[in-house]
Amino acid sequence: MSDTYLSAELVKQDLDTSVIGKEIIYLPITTSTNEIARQVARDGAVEGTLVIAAKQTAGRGRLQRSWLSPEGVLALSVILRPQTSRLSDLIMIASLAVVHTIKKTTGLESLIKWPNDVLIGGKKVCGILIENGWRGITLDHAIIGIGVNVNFNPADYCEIADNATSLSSELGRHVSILAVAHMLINELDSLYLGKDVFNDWREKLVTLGHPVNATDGNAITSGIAESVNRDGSLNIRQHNGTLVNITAGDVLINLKSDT
Ligand code: BT5
Repeated sequence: MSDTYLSAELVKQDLDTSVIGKEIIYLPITTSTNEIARQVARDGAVEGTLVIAAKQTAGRGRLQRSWLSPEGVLALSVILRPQTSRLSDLIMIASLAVVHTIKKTTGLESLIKWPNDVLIGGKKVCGILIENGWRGITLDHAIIGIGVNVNFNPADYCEIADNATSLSSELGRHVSILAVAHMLINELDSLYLGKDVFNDWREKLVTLGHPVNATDGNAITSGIAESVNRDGSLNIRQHNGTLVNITAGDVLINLKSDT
């Protein structure tokens, strides 16, 4: 059997988790695992339900951007039903779980680019999309969607060729997508149920200390990424000395002018 092969049974096998992956929906092909997760969450899926696909035809990023997700890109979404006060922890948990998974399955070091990317050598190996479902003012569910480039050649896609990488590109060999999926589910479970991840997350941020341009809607903030707050937001020290707090958006890191 090829080690690119996935199934709900295989993913479930030997899974040692308390919450995540108790229910698994495996789809050989789907539009977007986040979209399927949203539908089943609305229909009452239990916390920890996992949607995993071998291939997405309409994988999505933030702000209506698309996520390339052919076979070889691990695509999974987890339905959680946390307290509203824990929502800001989810991006920390997800990105740290990916960093741990990459290290444990391949030995590769990766870092987190605020707010939602995981990079190897400055190139994007993983994107994370968290979408929340509300019933009025009450949080119904949160969906953590994670895409990891496992066996994937970004050079085949001109729009990301310069800025993306994959585990197979870094190692020069095939990587078991099942092993990565297993580890990721275990890591998500233990970080979700475990102790506060803030300090570990902060230590893995590549963004801090560098000059950045942050774009949120039409607002652009330039300065040094100085610190992060407990709620996951980023503080940028502008060149005029003002400290600006950013809660969302895209950050361009200027590594060259960092001395
Ligand atoms: C993200 O958005 O990075 C979030 C991606 C989340 C994907 C997962 S897969 C499972 C789940 N189901 C979904 O439908 N989505 C989630 P953003 O920060 O907006 O970045 C999107 C940008 O990343 C695109 O505009 C491209 O420039 C780039 N990109 C697209 N596909 C990529 C890939 N496979 N590897 C690296 N970069 C990619």
